[in-house]
Amino acid sequence: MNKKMWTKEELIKFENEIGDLYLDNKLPFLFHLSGGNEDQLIEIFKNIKEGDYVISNHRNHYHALLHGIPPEELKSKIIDGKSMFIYDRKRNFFVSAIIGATPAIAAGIAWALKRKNSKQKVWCFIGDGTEDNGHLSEAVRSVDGFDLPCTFIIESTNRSCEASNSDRWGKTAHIKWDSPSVIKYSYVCTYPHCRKNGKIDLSKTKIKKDEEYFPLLDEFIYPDFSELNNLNISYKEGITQAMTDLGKEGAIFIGYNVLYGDAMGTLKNINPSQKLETPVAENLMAGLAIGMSFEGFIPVLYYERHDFMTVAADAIINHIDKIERISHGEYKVPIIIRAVTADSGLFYSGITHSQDFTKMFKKCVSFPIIDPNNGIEILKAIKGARKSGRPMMLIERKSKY
Ligand SMILES: Cc1ncc(C[n+]2csc(CCOP(=O)(O)OP(=O)(O)O)c2C)c(N)n1
Repeated sequence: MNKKMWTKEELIKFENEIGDLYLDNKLPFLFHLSGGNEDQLIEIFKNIKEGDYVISNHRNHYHALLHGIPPEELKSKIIDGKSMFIYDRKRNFFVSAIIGATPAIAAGIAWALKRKNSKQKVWCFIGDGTEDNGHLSEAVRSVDGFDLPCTFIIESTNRSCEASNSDRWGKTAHIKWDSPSVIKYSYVCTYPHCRKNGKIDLSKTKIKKDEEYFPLLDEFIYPDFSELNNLNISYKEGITQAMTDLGKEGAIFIGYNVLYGDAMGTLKNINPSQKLETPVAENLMAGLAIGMSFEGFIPVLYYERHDFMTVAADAIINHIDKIERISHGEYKVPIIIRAVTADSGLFYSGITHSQDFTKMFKKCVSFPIIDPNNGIEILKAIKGARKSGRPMMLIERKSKY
């Protein structure tokens, strides 16, 4: 792959043409133009090698071009309504237009690269909107704490939609980062927050369904695995056995209380080097799992109560569930989510510590959510998930342990 070297003038011209397509009624889609930071980006991209990961956001056109996505390819994706959804697996280009979502994913990729002794790096471009967000602090701390090969580049426009930093934060508008993995530069964006100034006529727009932009994934039906039918195994033994099998496959067990406590004993047979003990930061945990799965790891995410998973709702609903579909299969996330619910009444833990969100998650995601009754069903669920290469949520009920 020969990466084109872009000049400032060429970048500006590309983006102007995209803006003109909009004014010409050819882009009835939400899009965000890049402009004003050409010099800074041309300089930064001199350090970014082919093979490095570039993680971008809603304003991604310049990042995509500078990381080698051919302009005609990018333009055709934009015309197809995908401005916020540019993915390129061969060039390790990944995007999320959800503010705050990407730093944890970037940290996860960097964890994976470090474990593989890879020379590749991760470059995560974020606006000051993501700088506002606590998820960035979690990811920076994780990257700095474990010397992970990841740099966060804050592209500060002093504007999040139309609000300035002072509007949003008062006296703490301009924070400084004391971190070797954070670069921050300021610029004035040439364009409005989204689209380009000027009105267009939407009356002739052909309305398409979600499925036409992002086709549904083919359904994968789990095989029956009838060879397991005669096993004599309890619910908890089933979980422990399934985890042991995953451990033999090289899975990485991510969460808190996985190293100490062995996730209620169920990870007792797992090598400690396969346990990634995390801070109590549920979104970070999920982001680490997503990022590691991009590098071929099998992440097993351990959540000790459904109640706490709401903190990771974005990662589960917008990302783990949607990444394969939104990227047209370019990125896959075969993550196993262990979702424990403390539904046993005997050891009472209160109404924020014993909820069962199985139905809620079934409404929000399309991947299988399996609520097994016994050890055999647990083993079958895990085997099915591995065969599918897709995410799966295993509901674990403490009352059945
Ligand atoms: C979680 C979330 N909340 C709100 C939005 C809507 N939104 C999209 S871009 C944006 C502002 C982002 O500003 P900034 O990060 O500074 O980037 P800039 O647009 O200035 O490049 C907002 C609020 C979103 N995409 N995700």
